[in-house]
Amino acid sequence: MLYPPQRYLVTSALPYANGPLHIGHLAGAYLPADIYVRFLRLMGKDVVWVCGSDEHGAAITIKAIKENRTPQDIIDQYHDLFKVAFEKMGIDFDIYHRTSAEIHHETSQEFFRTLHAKGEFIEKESEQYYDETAKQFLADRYIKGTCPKCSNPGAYGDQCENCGSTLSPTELIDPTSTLSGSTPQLKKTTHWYLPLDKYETWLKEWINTGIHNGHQLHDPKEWKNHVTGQCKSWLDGGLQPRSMTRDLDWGVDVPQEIEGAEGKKLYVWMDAPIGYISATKQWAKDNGKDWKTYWQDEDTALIHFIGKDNIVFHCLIFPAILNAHGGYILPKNVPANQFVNLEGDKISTSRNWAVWVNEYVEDLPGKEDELRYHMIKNMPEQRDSEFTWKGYQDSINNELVNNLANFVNRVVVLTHKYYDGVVPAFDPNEVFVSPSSEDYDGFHETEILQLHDDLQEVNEYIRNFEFRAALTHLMKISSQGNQLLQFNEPWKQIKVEPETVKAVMNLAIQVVTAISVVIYPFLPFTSARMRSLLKLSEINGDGELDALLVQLSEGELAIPAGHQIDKAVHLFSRVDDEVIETQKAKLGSSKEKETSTVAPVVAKEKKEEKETIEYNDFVKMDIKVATITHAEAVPKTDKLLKLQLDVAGEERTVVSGIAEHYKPEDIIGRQVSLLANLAPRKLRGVVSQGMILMAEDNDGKLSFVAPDVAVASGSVIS
Ligand code: B3M
Ligand code: ZN
Repeated sequence: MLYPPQRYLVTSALPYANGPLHIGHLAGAYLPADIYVRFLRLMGKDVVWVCGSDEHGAAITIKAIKENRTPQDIIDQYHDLFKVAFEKMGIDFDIYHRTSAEIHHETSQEFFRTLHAKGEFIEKESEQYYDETAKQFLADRYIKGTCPKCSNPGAYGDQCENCGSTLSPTELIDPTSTLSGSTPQLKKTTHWYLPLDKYETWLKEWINTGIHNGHQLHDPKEWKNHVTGQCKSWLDGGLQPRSMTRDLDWGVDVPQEIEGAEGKKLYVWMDAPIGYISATKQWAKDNGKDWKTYWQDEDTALIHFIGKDNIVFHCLIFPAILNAHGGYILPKNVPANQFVNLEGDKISTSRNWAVWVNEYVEDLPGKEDELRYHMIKNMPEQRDSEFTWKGYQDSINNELVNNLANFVNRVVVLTHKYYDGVVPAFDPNEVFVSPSSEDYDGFHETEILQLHDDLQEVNEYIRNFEFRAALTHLMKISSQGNQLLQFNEPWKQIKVEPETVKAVMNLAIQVVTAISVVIYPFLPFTSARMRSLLKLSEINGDGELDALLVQLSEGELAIPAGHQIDKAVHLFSRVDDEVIETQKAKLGSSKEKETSTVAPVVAKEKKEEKETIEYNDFVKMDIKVATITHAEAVPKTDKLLKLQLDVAGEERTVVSGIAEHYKPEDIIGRQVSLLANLAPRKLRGVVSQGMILMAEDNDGKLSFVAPDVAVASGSVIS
């Protein structure tokens, strides 16, 4: 295989179409794959990314029986729901297919046929539970009984959810059929088994060394430790033949020409991974491509994104099936993720302890990138992680709003203020003095190369599936942008060193432009908004990052001087406590859910009315939105805070009597209303340049009067 590979086939685990998607699913197999695929496209690679609904398996039939519906009805419902959830979240597969499709049944039957003809299966008779009333063999999940290990009376035939033990149905004490409630009887049945023990040596070599048939297919050091670790412990335990068929009436038929096929279906874990292949076939058909290039050409890198509970199927069983069939490539990496916990507890569908993706996009429309951001930041790459709504709020308010949105906004506002929105040219020979450095010689060039290196670092992280680190580094680029402005204070220097300010602002716009490209894998909606703000064409995964890296490494600009940019818009708005409280209240089963009502606060007494004024009196007041950038107590007072405000890129100092109501550290980044043309006054030795408008309730409690979504600082209130 060429290195780095030029062609990729990326897969995400096919979600079972028997329940809605939650944030754990997102973080496990979909968001990381979306980042990776968008990134590969930014680097000009040939990529196909496939996924679809897993529509077979006992869980779906059980749900259908419980709800007195057909399995078809269930899978249609969830398939449609998944499609909406993915689309809204910007999870942009090349194809979202389904395993009930005919092409999938054909493809998985072809696999079975081939393996059968090659003598890769062993046929074995065994005794399995049969329900005389329902006249059918029972899948493990259809049998309930008492756990032999912990005495939980509600254990399933495959697993006890109380103690976590893996069970087989015959181990259950007092088994009953969940179909009819009757006691099942053991009855002989024949199935086809894949002798995994036969592949053990081959699997060991391939997992441990990356070598297959004498070819080095992957570097085992590139695989995550917990993935290799899980494989090794299965291999050390010794592999057993695994049945590839079931006695069921919902699923892919065992090819009927095979003797004894009647009433038999493929085991869901035999057919589901083949779903990746059938999805690719459908995609190729729809797009005039050859699916074989992606599955049978050794120069294609196959990458499976999954959750940790699917590791054994993707790293051992499916590769064994592919190898037994012959002619297929093997996965180059399986960067499985661990689990996400929620507010200190395991995510649970039955307890409704989950953040459901479909509900999130309905409740918080337009905040898809915010969820992506927080989930990426807490992606369970190496160990389980924790989602809390408070954490979500902090990520948005402290990082997206205060760092990224603030930086972009300042740059755009100042560019309009000083240069009518045109990227300034500058004369490097005139750039001398700055408060931050003695010598400005070559400053711009050096910084452009630094920007290149920073982007390259983000690249490296993504390439290694370290998405959290990649995002952190990306946000560092934005903080550095903020520091560039803070350090050089264009708002002060514009009068003193206008040529230096041009260079600083030019550089800041280059940084914004670079971010608009490299942010695309993580926050695609934000990338699109930034591109429109910059009046540059939208990123669509056409080698843009690759091109940008070349440009920057040659000292070329990402956006040319003379380019006109658009007016400022706010990229993100703050998330209020209320939003968080509402979301938290939704957790837990609806029965247990407490209904909390907030009593409306009524004004007890009417405040004295003031005399009528004319409109002309009102318009004399220059009221603007300002953003607090710094706050500290005024020494020797209890009431006063000294605030530093940003008003359209200009700094203001205001002394405000709010110290009893707000802590300095809590209000950085808050937007407030500023009466900007109030004559300056000296308060406790500090000149206050304006007054902040506050609402006072009956108890004398003060609160800020602020726009209900973040707006550009300096916006006029009228
Ligand atoms: N549907 C299991 C799961 O959602 C399964 C994945 C199939 S991937 C081929 O965890
Ligand atoms: Zn148990």
